[in-house]
Amino acid sequence: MDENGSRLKTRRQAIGPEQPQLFSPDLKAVKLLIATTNRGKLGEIFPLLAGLRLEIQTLADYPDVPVPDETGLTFAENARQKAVYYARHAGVVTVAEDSGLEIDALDGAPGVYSARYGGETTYPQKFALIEQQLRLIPDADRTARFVCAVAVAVGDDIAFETRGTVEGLITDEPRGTGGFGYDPIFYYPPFGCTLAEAGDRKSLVSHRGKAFRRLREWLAQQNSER
Ligand code: ITT
Repeated sequence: MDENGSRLKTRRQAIGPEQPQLFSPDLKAVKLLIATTNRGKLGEIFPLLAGLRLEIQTLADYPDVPVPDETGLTFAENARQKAVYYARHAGVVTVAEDSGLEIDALDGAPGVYSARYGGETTYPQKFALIEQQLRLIPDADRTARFVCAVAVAVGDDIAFETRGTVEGLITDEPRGTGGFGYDPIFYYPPFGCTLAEAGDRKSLVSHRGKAFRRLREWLAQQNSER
């Protein structure tokens, strides 16, 4: 791991002879599958990877691949699991991410269970559940963070991984209509608003923005090394 929480392998270590290659020697654009079923994530990831010499694919290119179970206990574990699962099924270099909201007063919940916190409920229902659980917690102690773990799989190998976080406070009611998921209850003090009110500024400071900018640097570096 380096100081950014990234684990790097050289191209030689990461890619064996039978593996799909991250960058082909003939300089053709290589396929990179962004393996997420979450359209909110996808909308943020596309601009963060725009302009790289890669043919970006999504799961729409692989409609027959079933969605895997997420059994990991950490964001990093789930990101690795998803990346390897889709890389095996699709046969192309694959990036997956696992992300979620950690609320300190709830011992880190919803954490890796963010997408299914409180069961198959709507986000307004999830916000109400969280507000009920935090009702006795003073504003200053409603600290929370979004975490995003990213993994790139080349065949069965993890070629790169990194993570990003953003710190904020949980509001007592939702505000804003932008973003997705828990953005309406995530207040970001430097902006003085929730991430659902932040518009395009979200990616400048978000967990996903930070993680995918590191991924972008790594991809660009791989490209320049060939
Ligand atoms: P994939 O596994 O297919 O990528 P998913 O939505 O199931 O999609 P996760 O298991 O990583 O993905 O769950 C992430 C959840 O965390 C997401 O559904 C939201 O509830 C929450 N979350 C993550 N990033 C967020 C963000 O930027 N803003 C708001 N909520 C976020």
